[in-house]
Amino acid sequence: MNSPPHPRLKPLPPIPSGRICGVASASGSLQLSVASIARMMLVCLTVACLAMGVASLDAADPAEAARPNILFIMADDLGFNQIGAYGDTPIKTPNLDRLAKHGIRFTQAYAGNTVCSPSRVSLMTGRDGRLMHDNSNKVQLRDIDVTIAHVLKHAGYDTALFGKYSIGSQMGVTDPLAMGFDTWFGMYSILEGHRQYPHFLWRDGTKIRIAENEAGKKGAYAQQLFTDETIHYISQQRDNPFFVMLMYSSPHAELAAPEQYIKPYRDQFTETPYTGMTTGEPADRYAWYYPEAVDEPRATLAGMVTALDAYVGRLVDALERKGIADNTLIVFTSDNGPHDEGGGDPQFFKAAAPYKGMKRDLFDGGIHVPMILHWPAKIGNGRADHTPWTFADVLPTFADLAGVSLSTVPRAKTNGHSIASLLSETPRMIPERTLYWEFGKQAGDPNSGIIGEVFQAARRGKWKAVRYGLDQPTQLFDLDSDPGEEVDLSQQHPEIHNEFVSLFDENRN
Ligand SMILES: [Ca+2]
Repeated sequence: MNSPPHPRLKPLPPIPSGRICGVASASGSLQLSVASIARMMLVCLTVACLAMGVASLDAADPAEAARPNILFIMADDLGFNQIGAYGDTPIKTPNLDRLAKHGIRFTQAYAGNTVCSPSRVSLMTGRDGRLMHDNSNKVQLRDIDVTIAHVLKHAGYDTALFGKYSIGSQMGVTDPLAMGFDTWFGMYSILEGHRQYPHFLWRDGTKIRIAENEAGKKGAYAQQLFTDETIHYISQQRDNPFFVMLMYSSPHAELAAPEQYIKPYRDQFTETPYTGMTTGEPADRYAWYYPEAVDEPRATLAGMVTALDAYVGRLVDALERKGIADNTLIVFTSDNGPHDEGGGDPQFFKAAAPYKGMKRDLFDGGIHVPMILHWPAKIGNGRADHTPWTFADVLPTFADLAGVSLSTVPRAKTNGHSIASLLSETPRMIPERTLYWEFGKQAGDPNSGIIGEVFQAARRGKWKAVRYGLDQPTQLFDLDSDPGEEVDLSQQHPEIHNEFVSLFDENRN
């Protein structure tokens, strides 16, 4: 990679098979603190556990030339129906619509959970709610976890993360550098992700002042900064394939975007100003997190999505300028359903249509997300694909594309399934599976730290079951005839219902 190696927990390069731990000590510092020894031990453990997988890569050279760059782009709280490619929205997203038209538009793709952190941990580790160590928004990566970035790094990829991280509990132990990324720039904590014009960001563990946003100024929009960094990173790439996670923190509240993107929507909608904390009375139950007033929340939210779309267009341009667009897999998705915070109004925009619910629901509105995969080298003709799959499948899929056999990486512990066979002009179906989600909803404030209720959901084929609380009945829906999950069929199909009840009882995490 072109960025200098970080002196701390940089993932090790692939090592020859048969060697396990000599590398770390040979290149170690002359002044070893207890902490640095602990870090080296961690690195040794990582290498030991991945060594077998690395060894298998040595023989995978013939496929090297075909391995794609991967640009994984994720929006934050973007609903299924908030971009043009997925339905009927007044929000303009021409660049995303173009990717969908020429790529695969997955219509039955699901996030890892209905809120940020468990959805992202599921994505990073390839686990659904059955294997997650915590299904609430408190969950953080552990230093023992193997991430997508670890896997791709050891496959020889350059790895980078830009934008919102929010799943590391301790800088230096579970930050992006420790979890497989060569470099990162963005927001570390979930609360930092609430600011669209942040006063500071992080670069490889160092806090960076954003002077343009100090003293009441709003000169540097976070999503634009993440885009600029990604484009610069792409422009500097040379030999290795790269894996970039671009984790936008929009259209999550707070609602704010540069004027050029809001302007086309002014006077388009009837507006009810959001007053935040400015009147002395909180404007909604989460106003503490979003204290600033927003005069035109609907135009602003639409502008936020159109801004993201414009940034995606810039990224595509950058890939084309560099001549690598053909063999770059671009993924675009969202981490969970739409929110109603800080002036957000998912009902007005029909943001989750045709699905029921929103963020914090396990009805499809909370978890059923847009999922566009664009890869000209493999997908020449655009199409829709109706295979149900989830974030837990992303890690095994990318491992497949990178030529890594996960069976030789015991600590990966994924229970996802590769969907790589779908990414072709002649797709092969994957076996039908039961997908599972679980959400530990915190009592009161969404970050109270106290689990109040446990929701569960599962899907197999057209059947979806939902249980809103461990002492609540399990509802059963036929998504083919009832995507809005309105008609409970548990009485009509007791055998299927009982199977889901048993699944919920057995798998409560
Ligand atoms: Ca989110």
